[in-house]
Amino acid sequence: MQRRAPRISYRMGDAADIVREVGTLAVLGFGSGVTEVDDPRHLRVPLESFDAPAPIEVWQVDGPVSQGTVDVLRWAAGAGWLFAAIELDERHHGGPSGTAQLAYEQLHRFVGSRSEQHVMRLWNYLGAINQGEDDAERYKQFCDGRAIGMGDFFAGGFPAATAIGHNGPRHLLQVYLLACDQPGSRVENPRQISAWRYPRQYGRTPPSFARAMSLPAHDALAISGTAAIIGHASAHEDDLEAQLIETLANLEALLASAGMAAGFDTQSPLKAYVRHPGDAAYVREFLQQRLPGVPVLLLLGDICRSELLVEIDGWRYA
Ligand code: 3EB
Repeated sequence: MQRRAPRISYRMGDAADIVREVGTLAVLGFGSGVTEVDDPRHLRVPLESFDAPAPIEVWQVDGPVSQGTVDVLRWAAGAGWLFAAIELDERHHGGPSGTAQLAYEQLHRFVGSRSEQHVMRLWNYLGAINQGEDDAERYKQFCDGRAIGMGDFFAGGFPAATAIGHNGPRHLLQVYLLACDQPGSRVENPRQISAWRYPRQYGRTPPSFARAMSLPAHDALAISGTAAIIGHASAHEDDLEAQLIETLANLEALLASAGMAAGFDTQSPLKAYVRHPGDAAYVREFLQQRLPGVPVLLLLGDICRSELLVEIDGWRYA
């Protein structure tokens, strides 16, 4: 029997109540206004939402969930699925590179001790992601440390991922993941070079992620951060509308590459990360027109290439 995909949804309500529901694997609250719930499954994500009050993201599985903490790592597991999260302060761990290395070493060690060893999806949020020139840019330092910390963990192929710059506590690195006790299938985008093959101009260490991951039962596709990149090159510099159109074309190409029907629907929660607060209203309007009825969480976040204005990730259920 293949594991049924977790149900990912955006809801209004009280995180403390949602955490107590049977089958809740993770509850994510967005922005600085979130009150922490004393449960390893509740995570405050340092990205501000353009909605007030901000919806809560909920991950639910079919069955009871156990949870715990190991040092600064928190986790929850149930029905063959695992949520794990780590938050580290860069000031104590040697900046973006050393901190990413430590985060990935710890996640590797923990997941390696579990039956849910197949990482499907990773989210990475760091501050001031575009600060620094060329190879010294903080995102590139993060990529260096991430690759070292991963070691051979993903020798068989990288999970799907997102890496976004937050505007929260400057030194906070947050990494969280979804893993399963059965393997998924990686999906690449024929319109884009695989990220791990990006040429040297994008940094010493190419980003280590797959464009998407089809979950074990092929009942859902976990879609990585997707932007206006064609081949390896950023397209439509400074043109928000053209970047949005290109990003949607990339998302559609991914669905086709995964063998899924075209389009998104009311069950397919997406996130749109917007660099400039002033662009949020336009992005919302654009996505409402092009993807009517699709739940989109609009978040303030910096894309890892400074010329990119918007990035979209999320889920498509089969
Ligand atoms: C891109 O396509 C845009 O470093 O984990 C997207 C998703 C991006 C994940 C990562 C980076 C990452 O290259 C940036």
